[in-house]
Amino acid sequence: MSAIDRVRILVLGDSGVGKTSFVHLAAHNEPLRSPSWTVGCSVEVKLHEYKEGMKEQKTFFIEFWDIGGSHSHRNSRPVFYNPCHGAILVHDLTNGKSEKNLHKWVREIGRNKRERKESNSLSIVSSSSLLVNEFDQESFIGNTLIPYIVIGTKLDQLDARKTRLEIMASHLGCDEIVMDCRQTRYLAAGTSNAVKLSRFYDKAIEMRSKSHKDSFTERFGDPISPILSTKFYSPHQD
Ligand SMILES: Nc1nc2c(ncn2[C@@H]2O[C@H](COP(=O)(O)OP(=O)(O)O)[C@@H](O)[C@H]2O)c(=O)[nH]1
Ligand SMILES: [Mg+2]
Repeated sequence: MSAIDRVRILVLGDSGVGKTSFVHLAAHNEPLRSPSWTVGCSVEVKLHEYKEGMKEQKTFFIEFWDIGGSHSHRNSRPVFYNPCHGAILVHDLTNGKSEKNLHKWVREIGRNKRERKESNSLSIVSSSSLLVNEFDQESFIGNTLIPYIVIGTKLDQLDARKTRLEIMASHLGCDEIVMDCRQTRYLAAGTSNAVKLSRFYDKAIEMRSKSHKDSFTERFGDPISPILSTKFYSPHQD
């Protein structure tokens, strides 16, 4: 039996927004009764069926890398950013600042990806765009190299009369799920939230395949180029 491939998904957001609670519910289908402080990083795993019900169906391990949101861990966090195939951005619906702060997390990923690309002599994001401290949509979108999904937590504590705009999700052009992380029904199979999450995992899996192909191409050239196919892939060539 072949080994099951793994996909790394970062779970980012300020401290206390509900990252650990969300991950526990997503990975185990049950709420976390007493969350403890996440020190550094913790990893939870779940099995996911890519393109379930279709001929491309395949099982993957989704790894949730729940990274401590504390400012003091800022310098050590990049260690966890590579490889990274997608990111779950978590904010607390009762705390508007936690949604605004998601921009910082996206920028941190963008900066990291860029530094890695540059070290491979392949810069694809203009460096000037990353020096901007204020939110700048153009540079921001330029950094969105991986799939995202936004999770708004603590829906149970939100004043029902308040309407809210999905600011972050619309900037990123991704889905948003609003929920109470202590209630299983918000991610129950067959719900629109479960469909959104599943679609996000599939995109992350596709990103993984793409990044594997890119790193192969960077090292060895295009695998389907005629030169390579003659040299390495055709056993009948002299
Ligand atoms: N009422 C409510 N509390 C939540 C929700 N999600 C998380 N919490 C609580 O918020 C606190 C921080 O959650 P935690 O998952 O540790 O946040 P993290 O620091 O981002 O990992 C805990 O007391 C959780 O029980 C939610 O959707 N509703
Ligand atoms: Mg935590």
